[in-house]
Amino acid sequence: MADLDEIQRIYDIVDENADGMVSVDEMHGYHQANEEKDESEDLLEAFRSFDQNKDGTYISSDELQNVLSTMGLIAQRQDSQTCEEMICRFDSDCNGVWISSELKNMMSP
Ligand SMILES: [Ca+2]
Ligand SMILES: [Ca+2]
Repeated sequence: MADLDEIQRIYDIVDENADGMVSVDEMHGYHQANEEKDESEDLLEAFRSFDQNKDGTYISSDELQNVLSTMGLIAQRQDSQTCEEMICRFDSDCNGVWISSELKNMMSP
């Protein structure tokens, strides 16, 4: 019966004004809050995995190159130029490195 408890727990969270009913608005708000949270956590996680030198601020083409070649996504011999081009394509402020919002642009469809 653990499932019922779980349902009750989620229901209580969604039921913001605690009147025992979940309105469409409350349901909508819950979903939105969850989606926003998931997105920023995903981004943070992605940023951390790209941020090889752990400066927490920038992703350079060297860092991108490291990650992509580790994942086997690019061939060793061509990767340096490929990564610079990739950085360049999403580098909105043209400083040659990605900040997290630029990484987000790269990851979004
Ligand atoms: Ca870095
Ligand atoms: Ca940049």
